[in-house]
Amino acid sequence: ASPAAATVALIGAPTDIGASVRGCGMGPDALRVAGVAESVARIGLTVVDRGNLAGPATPWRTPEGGLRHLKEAVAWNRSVYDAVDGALGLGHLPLLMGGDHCLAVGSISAVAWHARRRGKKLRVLWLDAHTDVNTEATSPSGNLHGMPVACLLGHGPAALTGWAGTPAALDAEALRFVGIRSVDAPEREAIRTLGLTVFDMRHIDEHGMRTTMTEALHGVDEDTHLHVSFDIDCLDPDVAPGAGTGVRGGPGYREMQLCMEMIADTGRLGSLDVVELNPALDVRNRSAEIAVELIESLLGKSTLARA
Ligand code: NNH
Ligand code: MN
Ligand code: MN
Ligand code: MN
Repeated sequence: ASPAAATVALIGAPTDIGASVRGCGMGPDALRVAGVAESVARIGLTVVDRGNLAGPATPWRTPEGGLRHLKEAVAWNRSVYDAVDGALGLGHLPLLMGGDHCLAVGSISAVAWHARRRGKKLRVLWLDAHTDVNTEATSPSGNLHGMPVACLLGHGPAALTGWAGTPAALDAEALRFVGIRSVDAPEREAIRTLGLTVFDMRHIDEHGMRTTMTEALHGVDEDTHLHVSFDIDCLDPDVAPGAGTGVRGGPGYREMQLCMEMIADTGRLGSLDVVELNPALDVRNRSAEIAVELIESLLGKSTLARA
């Protein structure tokens, strides 16, 4: 099925400001080189490439108060918020090309604001090896890419919370995690106390991706804005080596593609983040090409015509 909008707006955010490993700032151009615009156009959607946002360089300082590069990350997220807000205002489907995952704060805050204003329910699928629900008090690293979920739930650093006009951009019940296999001890506690719904790799092993996605998409209907936050490290590192924090034991290519195809089938996809692609670690842009193929599936490409 087609996504909720006929025009896809590509938004590049070339920064590694929240990451632990440098290089994901080159993600947007790697996706362009892999043909993201041409691929989306081939599906029959209109594409507008808004180019790359500008923002502060990564100073690579040590964390202060449990946080690394907070001021710079706020600046990047502000630009992302404005760009995503602008695309949604035009009725487009924003495709945020990161950049690291801390940018989901700006992206999803804008999405949440629009969804609320239009009286839509929001469902966010967090496709990731990690749950990214650390705060400055719990993070082992101080890297903000491990905290966007906490921020969106109103628990992160104050400068990155409350961006959707409410203390929390998201309710815990709006979120579904898929592909999880690395959770820090305090995150495990947060998952329990916040009541987060996590489909970890063991769940996918035992029930399969098909059942898992049926569960993750349960309740998505005509009134739902569906957002996908796709961290490239969700994929198994043997499949996608171009990610800074690969964790063995992730979904393979076909498994991930089925996940994307089932999301497409809802016809409710309204916005997308593709983050943490690190061309400095990639092999001949293979991970970028795979990301583009998965984006095609997410936007409705299928092998056969389906009812
Ligand atoms: N949980 C770790 C941290 O907070 C690693 C997070 N890294 C990610 N998340 N790449 O997707 O530092
Ligand atoms: Mn991850
Ligand atoms: Mn992540
Ligand atoms: Mn990541």
